[in-house]
Amino acid sequence: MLFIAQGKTNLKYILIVVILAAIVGGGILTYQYWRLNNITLQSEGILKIVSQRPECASIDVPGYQVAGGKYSYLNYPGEIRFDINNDGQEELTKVYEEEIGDEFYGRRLPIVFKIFSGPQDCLKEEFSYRGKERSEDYAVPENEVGDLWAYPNFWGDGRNTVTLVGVQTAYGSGFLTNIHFFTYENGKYQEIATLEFHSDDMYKLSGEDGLGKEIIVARMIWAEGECHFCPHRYKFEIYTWDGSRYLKREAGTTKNKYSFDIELIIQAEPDVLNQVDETANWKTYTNSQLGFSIKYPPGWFVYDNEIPPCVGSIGNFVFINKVELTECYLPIELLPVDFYIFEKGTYYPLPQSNEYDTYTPIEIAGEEGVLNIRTEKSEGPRRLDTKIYVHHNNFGYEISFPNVDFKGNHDQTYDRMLSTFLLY
Ligand SMILES: [Ca+2]
Repeated sequence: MLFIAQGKTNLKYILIVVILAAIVGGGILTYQYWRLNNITLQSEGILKIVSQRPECASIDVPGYQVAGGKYSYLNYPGEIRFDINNDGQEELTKVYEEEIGDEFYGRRLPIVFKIFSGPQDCLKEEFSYRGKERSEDYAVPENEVGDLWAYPNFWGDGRNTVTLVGVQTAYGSGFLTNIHFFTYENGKYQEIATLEFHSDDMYKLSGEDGLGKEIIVARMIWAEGECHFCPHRYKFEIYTWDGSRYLKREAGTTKNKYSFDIELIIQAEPDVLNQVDETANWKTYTNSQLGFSIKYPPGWFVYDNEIPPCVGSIGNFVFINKVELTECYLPIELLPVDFYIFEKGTYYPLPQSNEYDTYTPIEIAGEEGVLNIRTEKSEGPRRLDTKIYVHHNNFGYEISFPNVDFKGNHDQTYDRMLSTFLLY
């Protein structure tokens, strides 16, 4: 363990106090005082000070320095004085990072967080947290320090909190961050919750009577081929404090793409917070060859060119069907196929409105596309459906689902499926 052994300096300290006390109190120091655990002096006032053995703790951690500075994620001093346990005395909280890091990997030892109580000259260590150890997926443990903040009445129940963001760097693929919540509970300082994020995610403390009562999280939807700092769509989650832990609720996904600004997104699409994700327990179908994924309801069936009975017979089509298919072939007008996605190969121009059909611009999976509803006037022998055409990375996609009339009325399930459609 890296933590410094405590109490080694006690004897020396006591002696100094005894001598000072003796001088101040005017008492005479004799050999007796050296032998006694409870040192007694003639002056009553001084007796009280020296009879309580102070347990002064070192605030140094060998090999570590207090976080912050030029090459740190934390741009503030890595310490806060704050009354965590509401007793009128401020505690000192300090967060440490490895003093010397590796040129390439940065710091490799986990961060350390400590809470001290007591006066300036005799601090007592009350709590110590050692950052998360390295996991298999990440090259290094929780080794860098993000923000360190203190909040009074954080959950609206009177309790004060110190939050620490620990950073787990993973070179080449961003990094993980963990928000740790420390408070005083059941007579001791402790960590009582952690929330995990990827570095691309954003969060906002949004509780009304207690900032931490609600935390809004926006997680970046990462599509392959998209550049990192380009705008992305975000999936929202809301964490509500129930008195002892955070309960997670899946909220909506943005229709549009945004850069890193959670306030701006909430302003532009406030509905993402109210939406309930009805697809939370749906299955996800991913086809990396055709470059998309989509969720579908439990009990429905997916078929592609490699799934019986469609093996080798439907090419770049993917069928999603309410009932199991016993046979599978094209053209789909002849099959009871509900929802399908067709990857049409390299670039196809988006269809344009003509005297028979109307193609309305829509945004789908963050891309511009067009939507066509089959009417009595529509061209060709076609099924009664809505078709959507969209491009992504020079590939054209056609999506279709059945309508119950020529006006485009349809099962709302297809809209929910569409909302989960992602292009890679
Ligand atoms: Ca206190």
